[in-house]
Amino acid sequence: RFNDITMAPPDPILGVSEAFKADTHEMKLNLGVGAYRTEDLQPYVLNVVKKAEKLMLERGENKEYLPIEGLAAFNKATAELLFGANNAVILQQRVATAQGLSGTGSLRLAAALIERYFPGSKVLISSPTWGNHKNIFNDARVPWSEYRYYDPKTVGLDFDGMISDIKAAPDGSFVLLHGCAHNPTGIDPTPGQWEKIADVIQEKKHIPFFDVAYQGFASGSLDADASSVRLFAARGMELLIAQSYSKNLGLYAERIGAINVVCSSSDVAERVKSQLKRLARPMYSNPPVHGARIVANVVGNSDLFDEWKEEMQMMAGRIKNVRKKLYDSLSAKDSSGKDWSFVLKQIGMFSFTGLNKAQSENMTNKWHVYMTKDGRISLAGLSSAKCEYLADAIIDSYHN
Ligand code: PLP
Ligand code: TYF
Repeated sequence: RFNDITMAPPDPILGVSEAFKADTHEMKLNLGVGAYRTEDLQPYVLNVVKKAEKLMLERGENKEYLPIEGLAAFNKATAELLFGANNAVILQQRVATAQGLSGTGSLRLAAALIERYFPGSKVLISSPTWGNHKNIFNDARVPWSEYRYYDPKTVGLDFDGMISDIKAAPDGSFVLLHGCAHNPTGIDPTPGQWEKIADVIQEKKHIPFFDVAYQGFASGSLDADASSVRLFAARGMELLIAQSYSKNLGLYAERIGAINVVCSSSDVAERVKSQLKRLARPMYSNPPVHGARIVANVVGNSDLFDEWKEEMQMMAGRIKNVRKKLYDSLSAKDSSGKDWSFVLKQIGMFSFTGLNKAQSENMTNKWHVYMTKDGRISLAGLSSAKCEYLADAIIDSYHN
């Protein structure tokens, strides 16, 4: 009976926003969830999104069901954004693309594909990783284990640990990689390190599985942020890639993303696509149309596409500014001699501060700075005006 059901724990990231809402302190700051805010700390709807929606309204488009695999114009646009329109995998029609329910739903669909067609295969995930990865694979009944990634001593990448854990995994495992702007650490492999990761994955006949949630948002360039995926594709490997438009187009609530499976031939891609549809059908039947149309319109109109790139650079630029200002404030205020340069080296939305659980709790309880207990702060939720306050909070919590 329902009365035997126990209370589920809150989501460790989304639960932070609930606690933030309940706080009435005037200096309170929500650095929990990774969602872009303006300098006034307000949510931001991109101008290109408003323009695309206006076009859509004027056209009087209907609300008929989409095909199971989603909007054709979206699927074409999203694969081309990821690989580049002239990539061999596109020209040879080797990519099976299906629209998904944003990044999360696309990862979930890929997990269902793994569970059905690679029973018993493991997914290797980075330690640490985005908290929802474990939930997704657990619920899809896909076994997973972790590979070393973050080295607290250097506040950098544990590259040797990563390579040896990927080598030690059973041949033919899936290796989940963050395409750019690793969440939560903000630490990415260098281009040379990506090559070595690809070498080991090839040697071991593993299948790379990219999670691309920040294309264009990390560096400001869509192409640069896809370079890791393209490097693997250029080697002729089979790949899985989940995409999300939550951050780079600010379409969080539209739930728009895709799963791409790079196959060895167009024949294989067709078969894989048919199976993705078969998996999607009993889960949600077909995906929502609104976000897909927005993406297709923005990418398909050269003015809107250029304006999107400008807005993305603006968002990425604002985050880089507060990153710099936070670093300057930390360096100026902290007399302990601690090296804060890791803040500058990390990329994307987040900074992994190295604050432990108790110190993170001090940030919230004493300073009203809301953040996840792993020490991650979302710089997208920080304004220049609040950098000094945040630096005071971090220094106090560190030396506490
Ligand atoms: N993967 C990573 C690494 C993320 O940080 C996120 C959140 O933005 C997602 C996937 C998926 O988010 P969404 O389901 O909103 O696309
Ligand atoms: O890491 C983050 O903050 C974003 C947002 O269940 C998010 O990825 C957080 C939790 C979640 C879905 C999205």
